[in-house]
Amino acid sequence: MTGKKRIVTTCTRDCPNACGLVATVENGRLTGLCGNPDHPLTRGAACVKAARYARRVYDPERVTRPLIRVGGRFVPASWDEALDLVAERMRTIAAQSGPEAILYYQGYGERTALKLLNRYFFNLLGGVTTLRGSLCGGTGQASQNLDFGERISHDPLDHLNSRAMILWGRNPVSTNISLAGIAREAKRRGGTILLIDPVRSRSTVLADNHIAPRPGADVYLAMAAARLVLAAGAEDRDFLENHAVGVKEYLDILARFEVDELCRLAGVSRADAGLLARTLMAERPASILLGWGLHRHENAHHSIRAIDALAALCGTIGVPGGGVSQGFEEYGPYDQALWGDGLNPPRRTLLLPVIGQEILDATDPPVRMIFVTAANPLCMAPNTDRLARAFRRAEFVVLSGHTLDDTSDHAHVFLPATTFLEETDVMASYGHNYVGPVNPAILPVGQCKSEFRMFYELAGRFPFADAFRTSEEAWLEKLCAPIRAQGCDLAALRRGPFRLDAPMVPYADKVFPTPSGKFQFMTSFDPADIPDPDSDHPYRFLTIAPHGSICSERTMAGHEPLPVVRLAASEAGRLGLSDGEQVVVESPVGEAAATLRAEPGMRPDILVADRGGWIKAGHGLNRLTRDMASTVGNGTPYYQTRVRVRPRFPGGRGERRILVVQNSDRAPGGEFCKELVRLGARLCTVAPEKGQALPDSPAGYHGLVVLGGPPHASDDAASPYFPRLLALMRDFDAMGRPVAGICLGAQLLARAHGGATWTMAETEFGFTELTVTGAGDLDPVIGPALPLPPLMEFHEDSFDLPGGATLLVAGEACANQCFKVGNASYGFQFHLEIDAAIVSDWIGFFRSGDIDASVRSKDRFPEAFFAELARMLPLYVSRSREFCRAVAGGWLRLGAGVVADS
Ligand SMILES: Nc1nc2c(c(=O)[nH]1)N[C@H]1C(S)=C(S)[C@@H](COP(=O)(O)OP(=O)(O)OC[C@H]3O[C@@H](n4cnc5c(=O)[nH]c(N)nc54)[C@H](O)[C@@H]3O)O[C@H]1N2
Ligand SMILES: Nc1nc2c(c(=O)[nH]1)N[C@H]1C(S)=C(S)[C@@H](COP(=O)(O)OP(=O)(O)OC[C@H]3O[C@@H](n4cnc5c(=O)[nH]c(N)nc54)[C@H](O)[C@@H]3O)O[C@H]1N2
Ligand code: SF4
Ligand SMILES: [Mo]
Repeated sequence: MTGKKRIVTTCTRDCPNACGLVATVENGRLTGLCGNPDHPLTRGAACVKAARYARRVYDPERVTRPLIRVGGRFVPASWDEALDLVAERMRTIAAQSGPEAILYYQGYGERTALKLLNRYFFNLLGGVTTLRGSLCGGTGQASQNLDFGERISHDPLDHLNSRAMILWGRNPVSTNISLAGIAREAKRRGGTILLIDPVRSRSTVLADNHIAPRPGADVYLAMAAARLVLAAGAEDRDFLENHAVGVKEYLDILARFEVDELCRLAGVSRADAGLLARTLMAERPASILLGWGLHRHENAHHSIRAIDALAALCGTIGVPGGGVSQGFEEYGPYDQALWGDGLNPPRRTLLLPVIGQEILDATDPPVRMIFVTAANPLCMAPNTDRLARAFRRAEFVVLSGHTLDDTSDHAHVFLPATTFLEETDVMASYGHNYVGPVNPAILPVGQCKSEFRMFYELAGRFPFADAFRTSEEAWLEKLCAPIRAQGCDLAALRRGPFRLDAPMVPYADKVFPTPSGKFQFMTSFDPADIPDPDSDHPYRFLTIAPHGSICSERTMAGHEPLPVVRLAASEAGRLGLSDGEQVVVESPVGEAAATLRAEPGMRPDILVADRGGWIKAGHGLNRLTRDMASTVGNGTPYYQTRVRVRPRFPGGRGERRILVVQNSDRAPGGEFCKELVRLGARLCTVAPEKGQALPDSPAGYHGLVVLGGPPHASDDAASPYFPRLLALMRDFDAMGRPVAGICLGAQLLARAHGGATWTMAETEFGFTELTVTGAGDLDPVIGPALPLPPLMEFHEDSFDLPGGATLLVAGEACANQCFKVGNASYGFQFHLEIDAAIVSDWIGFFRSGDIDASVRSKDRFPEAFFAELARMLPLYVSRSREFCRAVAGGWLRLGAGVVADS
């Protein structure tokens, strides 16, 4: 592939927008990803995540060759080795325990047409255990099915006919940008936007008004508004009399409550309820957009049904610009018979919202193998500690994914998947009515394969090979037959999006696919279903969609050391917590450390955080969430979880203040410093090369970290602050306060204690095998972190060990790799702090020729060296990280007895 090309494709992320995109490719490399202006709905829009996604394709953490776990560690393998192993385990386990001993766990990461065939593969295998229920949209859909017979949403463009749009528990500015665009356009046409969300989400910027109800209590708000509509005589008599059933029962429910009582229960003012009622009565037609946030509660069906009922009462059902809309069927347009469920007797399904317990309880047969595709359940399913126990019980776990995330830690085989930019497929949306092409922009990166190709090659290892092994194109022809029947063949679909035959306005004829043919009002409601606040755990824990990423599609390097939790400033004040302080969040299920943001004007009964951070990166908030199924629809009520918050270091006791000296932007504190924070340190970073002053003495600090950087350790002329820093390093040590020097920092440490530093003949660069000395084995910091993984080197200078120093780790090309000196000072010549982003920055820097070292050492570092380094990087980095964390912990403990205020 040469020259510049533009490829029309469709975003396949787990996002209702399913944007039409154009990928720019130069010389075979993806260089841009932006919105396709020719897409009739998404019209050239693409979100902040699209640009990030283009970078993710080449992210240094992306795994690009198969991995097999050997002796507890992943090692690279060929596809044949990996697939032979998977096929052999499948055959053996199915023969010994039946195919139901295999669980197929299909996630939400990518739900394209060809993904239907994953399930077909397992059906050909004999039918395995699969999942039922949902981590995502189950409750909303099932609840709306009760009212409408079948949930059908208005076409998003129909909202342009609305005088008001009510965003009810939905945050389109972050989660659905073209809906945000439609709301803006509706506003320009004179419409109003009302946001109903306990949180002041980013969509507040769209809204003319914001009502913040108590989470899970929207049912009362909807009923309060309904009572006000009735009181005003503004109900749609014709709809109630001719197109609905259950009207009397519904009105009886309403009659049981006074408006003020409903407002109190909803946690809103009477003015709020009045505003909602007025919007529906005066701004006709008003459309209601339900989000997914709304239904992550145990009895969310009451809220959803009460909202449907409110809209029906106001006569907006089946009306252009009206209705209650949520989602669309992403698998709807395809021939679903092709997934082959009829091939076997119905097999066992496990209930997804309680998947950990379900796996643990499965005995007939037990779950022996788990095959996970496009999911990160160990991070995203609720109560992940329990799920981890369940996964550990399985003897063989296969994961197909992109990065070494939380779930990969449980996998025995990792199969590297392509991204949609490397795939041929077709993509429908759960947010609109268009289906679009997925055209490959680039060749697969490294050895990655699409899931289709993986199952294709696995099928080749079984007697049913012929039933599966047909080309992508031929399968897509079959899968998309219903779309062809609507007038769009595959060739046309390759060129651009097609609008499916779906109504702009559902139920326009006021006929509903319910048994009665009419709209069905909710006919029962028990207030006991909506529990009262609990003084022991006073906050509802709302772990909502992050703005900059989708669910857990992140990288290790991209995480802050701890998750941020947002609490009302008034509550923070009451608890004596200050903004930025570390706290512990506790639920009845588990606990996690976090950084507190005290936010003025927030509801006092919620704690809000982004979902999707990884456990191994110090986040993992599903360690706290309850695993339970919603009453209707087998959804997952993540937000039913209640928590309390306490200071992690009451009165600052136990908190360690660490001074970090950063000598260059190129050498940040990386995993070492992040781990210190996770262990409870408060970092005070000083960059003296930028003119920031070093403190006069160690007073107030428990320890000192001196990082690396390009300066030469003995060049005081270039870095005039060095003598001051050397004195500070000595002072810390003299007071028994731990000092860590990394690379340049280690050289400076040697110098501080009398060792000479000098420039080596050749630069050391790359992950290097080192040896631990006898003293290192017994050392309290290094010993527990062993065995030594290959560790990253990038230095031109070395040093002589100062008098009294002990060598702990030695190298071949450069002997002095890690030493201990004085009371509590450690020098690390290798870069134990690196993450993949830091290393890939250095690779670019080193290769660029901008530094002399790379020019001098071209022969020692040929292209093949860097190619292999890139391939091995995810593994090197994850092993280095384990070592780094153990060392950071041991180092921080050295200062356990330090009293820092002198
Ligand atoms: N940037 C970004 N986009 C995404 C995703 C992402 O992670 N990041 N995820 C994708 C996925 S998987 C999905 S399912 C969709 C979700 O799309 P949305 O539903 O728009 O997003 P959520 O953050 O899940 O929830 C929306 C809002 O519901 C509110 N909420 C919570 N409980 C209640 C309640 O009881 N009542 C009311 N009225 N509101 C409540 C939350 O505070 C939140 O602001 O977004 C998709 N798009
Ligand atoms: N606490 C809390 N937890 C939640 C939620 C919440 O609101 N709060 N929301 C829930 C919701 S709405 C959802 S949808 C779920 C999502 O739960 P999951 O589907 O388990 O999680 P994702 O984070 O979307 O992970 C998708 C993974 O698939 C990978 N991937 C993407 N495309 C492909 C592909 O084509 N092939 C393969 N093999 N891998 C691919 C991605 O890199 C990523 O690692 O999480 C739920 N979890
Ligand atoms: S993540 Fe969503 S909004 Fe962003 S480009 Fe993809 S489909 Fe569009
Ligand atoms: Mo979702």
